Amino acid sequence: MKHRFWGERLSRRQLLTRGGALAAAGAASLAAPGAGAAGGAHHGQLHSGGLDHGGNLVVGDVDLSLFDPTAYLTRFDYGKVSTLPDGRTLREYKLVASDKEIEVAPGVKFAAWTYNDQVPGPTLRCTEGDRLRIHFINGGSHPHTIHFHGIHAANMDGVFEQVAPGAEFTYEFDAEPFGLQLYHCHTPPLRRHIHKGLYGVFIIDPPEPRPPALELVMTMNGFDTNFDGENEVYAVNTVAFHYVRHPIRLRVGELVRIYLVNMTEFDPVNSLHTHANFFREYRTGTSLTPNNLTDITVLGQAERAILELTYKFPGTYMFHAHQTEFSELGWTGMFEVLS
Ligand SMILES: [Cu+2]
Repeated sequence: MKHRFWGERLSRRQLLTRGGALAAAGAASLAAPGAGAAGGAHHGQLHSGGLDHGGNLVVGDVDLSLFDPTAYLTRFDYGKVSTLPDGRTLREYKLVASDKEIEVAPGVKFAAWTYNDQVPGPTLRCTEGDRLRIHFINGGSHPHTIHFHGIHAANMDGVFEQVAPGAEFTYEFDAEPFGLQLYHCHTPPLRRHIHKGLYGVFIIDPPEPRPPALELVMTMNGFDTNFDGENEVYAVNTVAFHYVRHPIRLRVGELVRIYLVNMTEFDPVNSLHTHANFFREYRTGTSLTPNNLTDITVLGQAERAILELTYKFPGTYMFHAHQTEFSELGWTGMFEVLS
């Protein structure tokens, strides 16, 4: 039964509606034979592993030495810091685009385009008013750019100044406004360049920093492993079910701040739902006053929100997309709250 669909050319949605293949609460085995071909090729479909592996698990693990989503959560690139003659802070970053195969689920490879060899690219961080200088080198096989969300001059917008393979470009602007921003390639066809992995999180801190907290970056993304215009794998931070295999450890009473960005292509919206808890939501992070107290946020493409929450009771809690289809295809994680 579980190999019944193997080798058939089915879309993800057809797969999902036939035989309830993946309906068993994410008990999907992504480690399918043949799925390891770069780009997924023709049999990059998920198939049901049945219930024998327990809920929300996949067989094995990805090679975490290449990209570890747990490390990504708390890794911030503040750039090379110096002081300008006028006393302001200058931060210099280097981003290199390249073609690189990544692993989005155990055994499932994806022919990505990356900034600094990872998807998402590094999380760039600065404070409002800093001068930023970003050296971009295109080491990939296609033209690319970096388009930052923020306020800056037209010629720093990464749209018209396409950077050819082997060429370089330096973006320079002041960091504004404070909030949770992002960057991504802006070369047509755009959805292809974004979906291939050329995006990252860009945090501009307010002049007066937010209160101390455990800060976690979560980028919701998806991967079309067989080029049918739909995502076969969903995740927060690239690797399907990573935080089920490796729960995020928190403490009771600890303030947790999540920088949540939606970089999912092909689907109009994505979402995050926290179990047994509510969070304060700051849409786009451009205000220090929350605009919601809720347990679910729904974000369109490139939308983002800062979420703050504290767990009252120890235990293990799920967080996941409330599009259950996404959650069963990889976008599910766990918080392990210690007393
Ligand atoms: Cu590009």
